[in-house]
Amino acid sequence: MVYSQLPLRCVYVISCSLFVLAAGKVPTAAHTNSWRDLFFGNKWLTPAPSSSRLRESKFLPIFTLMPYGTSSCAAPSGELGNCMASKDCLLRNGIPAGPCGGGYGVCCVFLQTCGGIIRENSTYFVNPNHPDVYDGTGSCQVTVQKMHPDICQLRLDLDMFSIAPPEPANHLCNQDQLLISGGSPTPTICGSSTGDHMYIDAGLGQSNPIVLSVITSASFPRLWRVRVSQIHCGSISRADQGCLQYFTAISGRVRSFNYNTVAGRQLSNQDYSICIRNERNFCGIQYNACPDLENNRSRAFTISGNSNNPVPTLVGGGGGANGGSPTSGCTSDWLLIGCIRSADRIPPLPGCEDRVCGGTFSAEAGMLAKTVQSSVRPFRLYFHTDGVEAPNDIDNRGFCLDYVQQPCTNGF
Ligand SMILES: [Ca+2]
Repeated sequence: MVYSQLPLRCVYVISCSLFVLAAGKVPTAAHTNSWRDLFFGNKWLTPAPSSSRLRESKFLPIFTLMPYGTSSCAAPSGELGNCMASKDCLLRNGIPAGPCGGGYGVCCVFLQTCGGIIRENSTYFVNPNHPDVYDGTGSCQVTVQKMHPDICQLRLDLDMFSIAPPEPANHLCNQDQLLISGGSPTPTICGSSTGDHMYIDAGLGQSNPIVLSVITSASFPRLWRVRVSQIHCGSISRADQGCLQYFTAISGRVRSFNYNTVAGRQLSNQDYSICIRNERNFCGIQYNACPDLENNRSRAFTISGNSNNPVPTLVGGGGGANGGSPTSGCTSDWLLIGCIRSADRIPPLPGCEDRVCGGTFSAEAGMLAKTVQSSVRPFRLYFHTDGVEAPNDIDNRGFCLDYVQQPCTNGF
């Protein structure tokens, strides 16, 4: 990631050459963690000794040559910080995490844990003892205050997120929960969701703080590091209205929280939208179940049924006013994508479906996983689960789908 910033940061030709020359040498001495020791005692662990990370820490001063004050930088332990004068960092209760800006500034990282107030953009909400695990119980919460009245959204990046999983029968977050209050409604999540993100509508006005709480009970080795970014109302990074998750690439991967093909459990009581920005000149989108490298029979899409057995695709709302059997459609847990069709039908089937569930990803009932396409814009997926799993729904993992937007030629 840092390397990709190189062209922007290469302000001075001589210094960039220095970087290129220096990058060939892999440093052998580990960096110090003194800044972390200062603020968090000796609980900080030395990060994994990957050579790339050592390179990043060593060469940070060389390629962060922009004048400090506005540029972001990376701390040796992986957090993103802002490059600023050392005294400003301390005044703002930041943690100086090594030099940046050619040695004229420090990479200032903002961390908060239980009881903290977040006032700076890109502040991390971390567990007590971070980066060690936390085994305590209670409610650990931080309050996010807008750094400017013109902040419309928060983006939470779950850099590290592992709290106790949902219980096994109905997949309810009974032991641990991440709760967000004060913003738009968000689903309660638990378990492991490292790498996932959420957007929270921050509302208008200065005086509605958003509170992030991790509620814990019983023993579990928890770890979390959530980056909280504040998004201006006019920012190009602002997500579309109503999108809990927002993806902005031609291709990518969407998945449910706590998804994991080995031990993940689809969370109950979810109801949210996943949005994919329609990129210019793209008119349709295709979805495929992600590869499942751990199981003989893929569990990448297991939303309803007993996924320890082969479960077909179910489509449509079923049941309901027409009195059909609830097992003939998706009545309890489902993913909804507007007017989906299987991509392999030429010519395409005249009808299309919206809800899909079961244990095989396709747009038509059956046991064959298929590529699914839709041209309903904007590109959105709606995920709904109720509060019940047992006895009919067992060991469902949720979903993981790879998407690719389709150019406006080619039938879309
Ligand atoms: Ca359910």
